[in-house]
Amino acid sequence: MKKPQPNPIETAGGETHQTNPGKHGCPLTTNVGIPVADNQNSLRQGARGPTLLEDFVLREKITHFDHERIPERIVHARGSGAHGYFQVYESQAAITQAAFLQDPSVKTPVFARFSTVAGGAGSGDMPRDVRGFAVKFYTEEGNFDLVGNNIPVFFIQDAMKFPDLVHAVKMEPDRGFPQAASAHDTFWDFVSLMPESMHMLMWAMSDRAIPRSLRMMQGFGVHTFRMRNAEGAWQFVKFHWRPLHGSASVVWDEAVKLNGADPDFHRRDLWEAIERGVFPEFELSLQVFDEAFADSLPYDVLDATKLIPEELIPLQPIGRMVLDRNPDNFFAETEQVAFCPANIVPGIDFSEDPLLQGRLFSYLDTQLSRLGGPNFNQIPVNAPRCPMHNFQRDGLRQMAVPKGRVAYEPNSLDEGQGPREDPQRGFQSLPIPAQGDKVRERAESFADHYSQPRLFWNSMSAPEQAHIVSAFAFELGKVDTRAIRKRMLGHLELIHADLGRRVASALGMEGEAESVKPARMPLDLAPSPALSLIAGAQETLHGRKVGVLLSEGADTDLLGKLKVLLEAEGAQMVLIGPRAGKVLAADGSHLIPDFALAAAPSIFFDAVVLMPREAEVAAMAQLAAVIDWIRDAYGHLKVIGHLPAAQPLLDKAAIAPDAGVLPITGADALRDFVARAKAGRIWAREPQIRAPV
Ligand code: HDD
Repeated sequence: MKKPQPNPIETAGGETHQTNPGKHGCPLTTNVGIPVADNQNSLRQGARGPTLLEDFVLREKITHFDHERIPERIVHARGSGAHGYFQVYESQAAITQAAFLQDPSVKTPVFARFSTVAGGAGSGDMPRDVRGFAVKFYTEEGNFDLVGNNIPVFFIQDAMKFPDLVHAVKMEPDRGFPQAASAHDTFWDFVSLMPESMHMLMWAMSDRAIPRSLRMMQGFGVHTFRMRNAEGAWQFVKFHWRPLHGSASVVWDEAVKLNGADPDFHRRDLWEAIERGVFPEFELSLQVFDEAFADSLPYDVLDATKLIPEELIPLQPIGRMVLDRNPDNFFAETEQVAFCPANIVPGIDFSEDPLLQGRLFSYLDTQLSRLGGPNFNQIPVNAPRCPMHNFQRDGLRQMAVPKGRVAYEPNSLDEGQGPREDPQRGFQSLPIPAQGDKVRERAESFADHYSQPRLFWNSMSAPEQAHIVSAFAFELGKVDTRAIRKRMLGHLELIHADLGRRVASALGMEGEAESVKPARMPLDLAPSPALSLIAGAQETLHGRKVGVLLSEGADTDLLGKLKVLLEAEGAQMVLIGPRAGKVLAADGSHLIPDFALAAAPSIFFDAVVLMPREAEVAAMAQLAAVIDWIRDAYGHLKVIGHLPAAQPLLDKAAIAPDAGVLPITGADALRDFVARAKAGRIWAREPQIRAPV
């Protein structure tokens, strides 16, 4: 008999635990009072084997969790969706027999839904949070759901911990707050006792958790999957989505203000882009590798808290998704869409990742209460676009009217007209050998919790590292319980001495870190430059917005030239007037601004231009809204173009000239402005305006 694994974390108190469950008052039991011996690991066949249906503890825990909310999604409640299509670049027959990955002329319809995780359906779009990135492919061999996130790893290794994780991050149950925020005691209490969360925490505290747009974030299938070709040969795969028009994030202060000024910022942005014909596009890539490679890694490919750096296994782009149609009805489509990681098609298969294995059960189960019974796949957004036939019948909200007397198989009464299994085309699970004792056990290969967070930290640019430190300082600063902060500081020190020191100093808690002894000492893995958003940023204004602040007497000729230059880059020029009504231009014509200043703070734009007439500037300088508009654009590191006449406004806003503050003195200067705006934020400005931590 195998012994339970040694627990990988030892706290200063000398207790040793896989995860540190904290002090307890009474035994944990199931709902019928059966004492639970292990609340960390699901029951599986061998430490790295598949999860067993027999696991009544896991099933009860997850069933209960799945039915906690009706009908709002328990996680990912706040979401925005769009229709589109996916097209493979060339046949992937060598890797997979999946029908939708064979013919480049075939456009497979898709429905994508992007979401935040923690907040309710009516919460704002801009909390610091992971974003869901779920895509339903309506293939000719049934629906394939790739239900991922915009971060390639996850907080936990085993589905057994998902209800705990979500309970910890959601509103605290006695007080009902905070909404859509991880910056509170229960979340940090839980994760600080779960060393396996450290890698995901690094990502969640990074700029990835505050994306500029749903159109500008990467997506990941997270788990390792398998693909098989027609000959039955299989390989491991990881799925990656890349936005073709560049990944981008906002800065934290912008996120905070956006949540107030436009809580629908992401939803509106997605909707409006599609309405304008600026269709979001994402490239699907695979990392493909075999068992020998998987075995050579110092971590386990079945562990969802680990990624495989692109530098080791490069991404193979295989196709492109275009989102070109908004839903006709938010409720019918975006709200009722039911994703399920268990929906896979012939040619794709699961791995034994214990997080994925639990998900295979959870989603179908959750839809039963969310969508009121077993017929939710008849809802148009969920229904396959290929024929489906079987003998399942009746149930709540049955919409179909099946004919005939036969609802079973085998039968001889339907005279061969009814559906029958098809061993050739039907889905075949890969014959993956599984062996081992029936155990609740975390594989020893899952025990290293610090090497990859360190890899992530070492792969970030200086501004990204500063943002991570600030995010930890903000979140832990909102934690009341000092012991939790100390415990987290201990983990951060282990991840990297610099990170620990900087967060401790930001909190004023130098030397207070609790010492955490890891189960495995972290390795110094080679950094992965591909993980840095700033290092990999594309120079583009495609799908971006440039806000132009006008006054009476605006120069329509210059505005026209700027518009042409911006549209050539795929960007949109947005005019902001002193009020919503028309503005008398210098040439006597009337301009209708897109927005009044009061309704369009500069946080809505990627770059800004100040085009006031000289005679208006003195009055404008008296308006707090004007000065805040400019100061925010500067503080958010945006490129600011300005007519020389605007100088008094810049002076009033205390703006020091730098590479991103560009006087516009003619058509050439306009071109310089556009070129600089394409290059993105002025990161060099940041240390000048925010004390580095
Ligand atoms: Fe989950 C929804 C992504 C782990 C249980 N999950 C949900 C959605 C996304 C993810 C994108 C929203 C889909 C939509 O737009 O409707 N979840 C993930 C990822 C995970 C993950 C990337 C880890 C790699 N999830 C996870 C676990 C469990 C669940 C371990 C339970 C054992 N997730 C659910 C759920 C939800 C859900 C409770 C809520 C509503 C729904 O499914 O339809 O079943």
